[in-house]
Amino acid sequence: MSTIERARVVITCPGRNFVTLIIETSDGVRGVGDATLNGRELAVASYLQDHVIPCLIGRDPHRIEDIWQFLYRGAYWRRGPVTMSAIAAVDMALWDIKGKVAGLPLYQLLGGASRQGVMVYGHANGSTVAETVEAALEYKTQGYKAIRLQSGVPGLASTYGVSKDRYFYEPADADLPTENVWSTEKYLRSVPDLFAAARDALSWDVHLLHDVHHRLTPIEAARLGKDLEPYRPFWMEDAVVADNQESFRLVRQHTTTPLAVGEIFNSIWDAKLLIQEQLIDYIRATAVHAGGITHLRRIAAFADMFNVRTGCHGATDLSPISMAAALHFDLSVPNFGIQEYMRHTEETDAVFPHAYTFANGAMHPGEALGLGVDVNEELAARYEYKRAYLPVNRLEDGTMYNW
Ligand code: GCO
Ligand code: MG
Repeated sequence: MSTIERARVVITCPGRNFVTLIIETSDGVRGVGDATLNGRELAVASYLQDHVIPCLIGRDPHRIEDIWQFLYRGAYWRRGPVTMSAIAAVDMALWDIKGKVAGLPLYQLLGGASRQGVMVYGHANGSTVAETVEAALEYKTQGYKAIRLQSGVPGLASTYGVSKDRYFYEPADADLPTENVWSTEKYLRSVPDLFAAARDALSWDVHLLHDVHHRLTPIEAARLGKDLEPYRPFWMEDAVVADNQESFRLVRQHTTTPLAVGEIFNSIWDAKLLIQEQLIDYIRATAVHAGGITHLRRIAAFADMFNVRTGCHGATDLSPISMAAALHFDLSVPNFGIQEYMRHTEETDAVFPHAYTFANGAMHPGEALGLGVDVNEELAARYEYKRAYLPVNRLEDGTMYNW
């Protein structure tokens, strides 16, 4: 019987921090899993090194479900982003190993392709409406069928989703958290103008998306959803904080703008009510922060019963290993909706060589065995971990707010 012989954690910072778990079997097969939790990377690294790896050695790597249950139930302390990211890394690495041993790309083990490719959305942003629309036009020229629009808000010095470098937005930008200033009134005035200008310039043959990033109350979100209805957005994301899932009832009652949520969810329990009451249209949980491919499939299967489709988180703080995992999942899952795609930098792509490709607005995980992605450890070792925090938000009068 093949056993897990060795496992180690690689921390690297090719422009931003990534944590990777490598598992090696007694047969010499190697699997990789992403364990990156933006701004809290070392907590997951320690959880893996100090508490998970000792339990893995000697186990049968093919018993993916049993190992998942062992790590989830066996910890006694359930859920939470640190635990679930660590479990996810193990799960991804084991699926990678299983694919390699089977001689198949992972999507074949998940039931095979349900579609030719996976529609992705790119991020258009700019400090003004005109700049954002110009960036969106570029994405359209590059073949994107779906584009997220984020623009600077007049009167605010900086806003979520707007970068200095248009293509590479990395909000975890400082050794200690940067403080941003937020005004809901200014923001709410600006978004409908952005969508009006975008529809004018881009026409109707492209999907438009927007991320509110948890900044509205339910009634404010209801109003924004209504204001955007004439422009038919594909979705309004993270309209309100979802700690209280019931908040979405109020938003839902007032607008037909589709709702997406879940990038910070780490288990099915974060979304149960949202899904079963059909309060959302897209669930954004993704492999790395929601317990791996094993748990993500469970969330998607539950969502499918209630007409909720998937829309996996795919920001650049998720490593190319997560991107590969998401693409295999997306290609196979029946209720796929869309996949977020922010390009990684060349430095990151070099550390994580991968088989996935982009063409005509869609991505494909490729035909390499397993996940089809690896970590170049020698190169990774050249980029030392650098502490970096996400920003925090304060209202104009200094009150702490959601970022
Ligand atoms: C998105 C997300 C990201 C997050 C980031 C935090 O929709 O892509 O909101 O931009 O802010 O992943 O780590
Ligand atoms: Mg988001």
